[in-house]
Order: sequence, then C-alpha cells, then structure tokens
Amino acid sequence: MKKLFILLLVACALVLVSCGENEASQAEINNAEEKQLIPSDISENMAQQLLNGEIKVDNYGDKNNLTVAEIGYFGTPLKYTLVDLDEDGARELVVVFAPSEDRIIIDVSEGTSTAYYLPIRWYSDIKKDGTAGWSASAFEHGIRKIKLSNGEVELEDIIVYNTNDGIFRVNGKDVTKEECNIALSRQDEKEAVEWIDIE
Ligand SMILES: [Ca+2]
Repeated sequence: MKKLFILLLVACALVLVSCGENEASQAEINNAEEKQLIPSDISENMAQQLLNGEIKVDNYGDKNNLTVAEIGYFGTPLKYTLVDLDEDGARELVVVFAPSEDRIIIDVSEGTSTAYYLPIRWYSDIKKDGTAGWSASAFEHGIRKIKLSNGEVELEDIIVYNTNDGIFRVNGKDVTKEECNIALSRQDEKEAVEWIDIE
C-alpha cells in the first residue's frame, strides 16, 4: 500500500513537471511573437542626415556602420524619396543610384537602421502604396508588393505577365491576358512616388 502511495506521488510530480514545461514553452512562443520589431518613421531631417553621412546605416547585409555613399559602391546617389512601402505606418528612405538606377531601401525599426539593395528590374516605377514593377526578361514582367521586417525583404508578386509561357496571374489567380492587361493599366493609373534630386 505504501509502495502504491509513493508511485502515485511520483506520477503526480511527473504530471506537474510536464505542465510546467508546457507553460514555459508557451511563454517562449509569446516572447518570440512580441519580438516583432516596431517600425520607426524616417523624417525628412533624418533622411538628409543619412544622405549626407551624418547618420550611418547600422546594417547592410553582413556589413555595419556604413554611410549611404559607402553602401552605393555601384554608383552615386541620384535621387531619393520617403515613402511607406510596406504600409506599416512608417516611411522608408529609397535612394536611387546613377548610372544603373539600382536602389537601396533604408528601413528603421526600434532605432536600428537596415539597408536593402534592389536592382531596378526587381523593383521599378514605385507607386505611393509601395507596389512596383519587376521584369525578368523581355517576355516576363509584373507588379509586386514589398515587406520589410527583422532584416528580411519579401517580394510578393501580385501580377505576373508571361507571354512566353502564356502565364497571366493576378493576386495568385490565373486570369486571361485581357484581364491581366486591365490589372496592369489600373496599376499604371496609381500615383507614383515623388523623387527629389540629390545635389
Ligand atoms: Ca513602412
């Protein structure tokens, strides 16, 4: 009888320990979800300081603490705009470099700035809602959305127009070429961002 009582006690203890573990892992999951960094708006003043090198960019790939000019080893800064590309309520700084017109996007979250490099053919003709054009070849192009978070850039294709393979897709659904053309002309009508020349 005593043995049975001890066995019961051990069993209860094991149940309690495993419940505790479950609570701990749930707490870890909650912490990870809370770690989503809060985006910070880039003001016109901060944009100027980033452009003239008074403020350095914290992260660019595996490099740290670079000025915009140092990041732009592929050209010289030509023009810029401040726009909320991923519609999270905070503006990013987009700098276009000459002669390629390739661009970098600088995003600030919780005081840490991160720059992303995007060739023009990946993200061109940027609209005020952050949608932009892409082109893979003479036959394949489209429109995409961008999302920047925790140092990651995600490009989501919302229009795919491929005359070579006969693929026409809008918001992940196959459509006719005509329907795809209508979606492309609606995109054309959207207001483009306003570029400011860099002296
Ligand atoms: Ca944003």
